[in-house]
Amino acid sequence: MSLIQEIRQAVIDGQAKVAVPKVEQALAEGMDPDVILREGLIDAMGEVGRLFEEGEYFVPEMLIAARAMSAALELLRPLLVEKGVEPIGKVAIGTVKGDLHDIGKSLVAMMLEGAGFEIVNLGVDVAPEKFVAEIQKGAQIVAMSALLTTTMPNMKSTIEALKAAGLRDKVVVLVGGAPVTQAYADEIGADGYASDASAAVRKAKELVGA
Ligand code: B12
Repeated sequence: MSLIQEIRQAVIDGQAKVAVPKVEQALAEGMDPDVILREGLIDAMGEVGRLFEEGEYFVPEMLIAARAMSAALELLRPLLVEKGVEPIGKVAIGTVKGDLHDIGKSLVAMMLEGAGFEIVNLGVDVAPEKFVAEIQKGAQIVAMSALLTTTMPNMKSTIEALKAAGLRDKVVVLVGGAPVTQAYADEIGADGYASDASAAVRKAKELVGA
């Protein structure tokens, strides 16, 4: 098994104690952090999702795999995030109310930070009022993540809350997450949608004219 496959397998197995040193080893050997991220970590979570769908994995297995991924991701963080860049704009990012999925949102936050955006990470289970409060403090972009079909409507609720607070025209709304589509983004009146973290960076830059 290649080193990248070992990393992938350690995440699938939820073995943070194996995944972390393997990522350290890969970095020491000069492997591209982006390759480790895509082929080792993100691909592993895709497999975890498949195992869950097939009834082989349950929530606890999914959770320990997510923990292993997060621990490994922390090692890549400083390498993916460029330092000393003038902020292009301020982004308030969070996973919408009722939704506890953190990984994809954090990845998007990290990549946006790396591209020069200032990030306010509101975490998970973020109520519309919390997004609104952050915009009142001066963020130009609201980035919302949803991983559940049942929580996607909370993106719309947040847009409604922005309208009610008279802030909708002052911000750019970017949405994403596995079940979200461009069609859904259009339907709820978001300004942009991106399917992954790199596309999110391109879209955010485009939306603020950077
Ligand atoms: C890990 C995981 C969990 C972990 C989360 C841990 C954590 N700290 O995040 C735990 C165990 C907590 C969990 C719980 C549940 N989960 Co879950 N989970 C997953 C799993 C396996 C992986 C998600 C993940 O991290 N993917 C890796 C990241 C990198 O990908 P991503 O999140 O899609 O993000 C990328 C893009 O979508 C995009 N993106 C994401 N956010 C944003 C935001 C913006 C602004 C933009 C532009 C882009 C963007 O960029 C990211 C990077 O490329 C998925 C399966 C899957 N294949 O998605 C199920 C999945 C999402 N879960 C599912 C379910 C059902 C649940 C539970 C309801 C299970 C239960 N019965 O309790 C609970 C819900 C809890 C809650 N209230 O949120 C279902 C959802 C089904 C549906 N259609 O709604 C899935 C699809 C599994 C399945 N196949 O059935 N889960």
